[in-house]
Amino acid sequence: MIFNYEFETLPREALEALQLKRLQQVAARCYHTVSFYRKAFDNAKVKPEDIKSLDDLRRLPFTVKQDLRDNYPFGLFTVPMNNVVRLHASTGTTGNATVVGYTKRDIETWAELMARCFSAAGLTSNDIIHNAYGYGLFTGGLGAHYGAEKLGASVIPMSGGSTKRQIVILQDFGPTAICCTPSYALFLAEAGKDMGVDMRALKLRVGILGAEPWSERMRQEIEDKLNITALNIYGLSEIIGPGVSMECAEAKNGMHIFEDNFIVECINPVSGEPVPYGQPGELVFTTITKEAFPLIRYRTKDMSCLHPEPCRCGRTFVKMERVTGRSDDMLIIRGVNVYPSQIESVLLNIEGLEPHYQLVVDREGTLDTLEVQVEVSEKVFSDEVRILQKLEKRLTKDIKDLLGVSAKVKLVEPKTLQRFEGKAQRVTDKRKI
Ligand code: DLL
Repeated sequence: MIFNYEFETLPREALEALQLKRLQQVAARCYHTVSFYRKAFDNAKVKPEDIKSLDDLRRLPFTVKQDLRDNYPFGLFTVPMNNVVRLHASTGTTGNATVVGYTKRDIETWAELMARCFSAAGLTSNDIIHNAYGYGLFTGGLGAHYGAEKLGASVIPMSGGSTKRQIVILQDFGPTAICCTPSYALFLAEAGKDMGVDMRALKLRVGILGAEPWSERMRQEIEDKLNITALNIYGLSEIIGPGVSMECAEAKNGMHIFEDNFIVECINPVSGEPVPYGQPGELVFTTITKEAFPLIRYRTKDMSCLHPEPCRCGRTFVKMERVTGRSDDMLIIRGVNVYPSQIESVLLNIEGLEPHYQLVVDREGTLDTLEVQVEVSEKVFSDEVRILQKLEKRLTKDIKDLLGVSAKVKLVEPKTLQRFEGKAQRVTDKRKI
């Protein structure tokens, strides 16, 4: 099912003409309202008027996460704050989070994009959507909520957590679709089973699952345990939130990028040069309809592949494969973005701990686990056990407070963790997804 037939099936030529027009507008808007862009364009010796074809996009400079941090919190907004009706933020590395703003029209654009996603999953106003993405600064909850309402479906604003209650509601309200991370879908399946609920017999038909990497194997497991069709949804706060791309139920093979709103490029993360269709590379997005916080050539660090072949669903938009990894070191643990450097900053603030640490990420059943192994100083090590226990507790608490994830802390003897000559390899990710 196609929510916006006119735009989602635009012939390539018309789509590209629309993209060019919108790109010219957004480049001018950025250049004339944000000093960061003006400087970046001037350094690259390019002016908005130089964009005469879509190929000219490549003359514009990239934007990276650090630019967002440097302009924290609102420095890249192109409208005055009284036009901003919503703010969201995602966890960042040490220091500033990434803050994103929306005008009224941006919220409408986003709601439409999410409604398109739900339609692509075969949902209509007759459906009841159980939304277990977190509500709050995270874009998942409210993004899906507005989209479900735009579609005219009945939305259950569940948010994350309270698993037992979620299962009661799944039984009693009979939702036909569920939105959550793929790992939470599996967790719900198992928790329900433990409660003696036949999770295959619920009314659920479809899962709109994303916000973290997952695999075909996980898809099969989720589909089997919940007796649903599990579809992939992708997005990132910086670009709009969820709803940048969505898999269609017809092909169930890659996510259509809503190209009337975003221009996508796939580049070699080292050289910055484009890679051909079908080759892996880093995704780069330019938003061409957003008002408050447009982004030009934003490097996502997400590795994927683009496929332009026509799809049986009728959409003309290019598809991206599932994200296979990141070109930087961000980990996603139970849906929370965690950078090793954030943990490092916590350690460094605690007396008695050494900056030698290892992060071990694993999966117990369906839930991600994070173990932080850290060396203590000689002095602390020779102290009583009570002191060590106190340190362990403090570190666990500080990590939870700063990052919002629970970690298991393991203090180890001085000089027992591996040392590195070149780049440190601090993360062991044992998850098989
Ligand atoms: O995770 C937005 C979202 C919410 C997407 C709900 C889908 C569903 P952030 O918290 O800013 O935003 O995290 C964005 O999550 O750069 C990817 O690395 C990762 N990610 C998002 N969706 C997928 C997916 C939301 N389907 C970061 N597969 C992105 C793999 C994903 N990774």
